Amino acid sequence: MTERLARGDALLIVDVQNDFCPGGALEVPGGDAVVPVLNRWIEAAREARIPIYASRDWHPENHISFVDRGGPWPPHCIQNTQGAAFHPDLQLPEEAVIISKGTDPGRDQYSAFDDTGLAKRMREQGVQRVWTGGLAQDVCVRASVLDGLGEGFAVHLVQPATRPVDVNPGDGERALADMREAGAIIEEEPEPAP
Ligand code: VGL
Ligand code: ZN
Repeated sequence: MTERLARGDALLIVDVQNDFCPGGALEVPGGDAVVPVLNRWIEAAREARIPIYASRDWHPENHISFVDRGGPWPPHCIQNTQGAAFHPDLQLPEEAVIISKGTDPGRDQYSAFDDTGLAKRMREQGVQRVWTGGLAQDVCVRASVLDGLGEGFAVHLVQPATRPVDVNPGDGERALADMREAGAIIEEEPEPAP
């Protein structure tokens, strides 16, 4: 059973964007299945009046992570395209804070905490514990969870709210193990505590 959301908590939704969902440029298998789960967490976060942050991969056309520049990924999440938009069913409220990353053509930024000011913002809001989910479990969620722990936050990963891209079989499982070892709490329940 998960603990109740309370003051000092925050919800961090990582990269729930069309390009990471089925039919997108960098498809995560079953990626869209995280949307209804995260919508319940958004509702619970609003009821508990805790801050909601949503990161997005927000690349220029010539980003260094793209195959044509020798990177590992097909072009994806290009600024102001449909692929970069949040999944249309994700019920992000007006007050959600959007964190854009991967905007520098020459540098990757997998973590929502990497040079985005997110940790500072969270501290200013009195955040101590972060509940998170999103895409992809073995890339940006993993990097964000590890950085969040490194910044001194308690981090709870809602496992039913994330999916791996699994470029190599087992990447998702290894990412879970890495996060757990680093001190993240892996929550198996899809629902927030009532
Ligand atoms: C991501 C691959 C490339 C992610 C971003 O959000 O997990 N994955 N860029
Ligand atoms: Zn990217």
